[in-house]
Amino acid sequence: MTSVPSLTRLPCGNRVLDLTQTHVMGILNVTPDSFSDGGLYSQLDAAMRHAEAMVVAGATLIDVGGESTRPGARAVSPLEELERVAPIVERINRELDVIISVDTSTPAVMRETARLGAGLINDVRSLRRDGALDAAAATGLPVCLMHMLGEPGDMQDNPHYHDVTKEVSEFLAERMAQCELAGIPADRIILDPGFGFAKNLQHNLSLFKHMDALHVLGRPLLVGVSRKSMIGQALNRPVGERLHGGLALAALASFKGARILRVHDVAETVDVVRMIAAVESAE
Ligand code: 8Y4
Repeated sequence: MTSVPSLTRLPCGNRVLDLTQTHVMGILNVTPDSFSDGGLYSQLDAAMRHAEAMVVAGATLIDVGGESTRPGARAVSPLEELERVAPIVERINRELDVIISVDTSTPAVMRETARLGAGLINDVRSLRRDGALDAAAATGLPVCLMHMLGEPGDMQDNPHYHDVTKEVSEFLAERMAQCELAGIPADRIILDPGFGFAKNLQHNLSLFKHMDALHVLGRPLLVGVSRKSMIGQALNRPVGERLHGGLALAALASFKGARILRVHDVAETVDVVRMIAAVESAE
């Protein structure tokens, strides 16, 4: 048997992601200062209940994050981040049937959570921290590379692009090349345009409209727009009133071929994805 890169299945640690379908990734924040849930789920048991509810609602991945990317958020030490994330990764792996994505840029967190059962590394910094490429390569896990200029703290000061989709595409191609050199082959990579990261409303809308162009890179796309300010600005809605705008974007992203939707509202988004799949599979 020869081994060829598969376009239909992505091994994620002890589980496999079926790339022929659109999946819903539920967001689980374990930061005490996370903005959307007010740190409600910082306790292990509450986090487990939230994770279980998302799995019951149809999430096939859960994204566990221990470092807030909110501008102005306090920097978290690697040890502190690991202490937040490790217990929840271990318990989800033991108790739930779901792929665990770890939202981290920290090499030690990548290595240790992979050992505890993580299935995917989701790094908003695209493995640009010292040691991150090597750590991710050593885990053998797939990696989500996301476009962002600068750091979460300074990224929103006046972003500028000539052609946002082209520049995002070039950035992701360059990060894929760096991954390849570090021993992370293309068939282990997921790509993400990075909505809301160093982009104003027009950038986000244009990038969303033209995200199909990223398919030429040949890798599955992950889209994260849930409750983000691009919805707030387009519809003039506060964060608690962005569900319907988010579902419209989820439907559009799925239709445009995105394979993973990173969301807070799992049950609602799963209905959207299943409804689209029902129509698409008709004669
Ligand atoms: C309201 C709700 C306002 C959420 C802002 C936000 C992405 C991501 C984040 C993403 C990938 C966030 C960790 C920002 N966004 N990872 N992480 N893609 N791969 N903001 O778009 O949710 S955190």
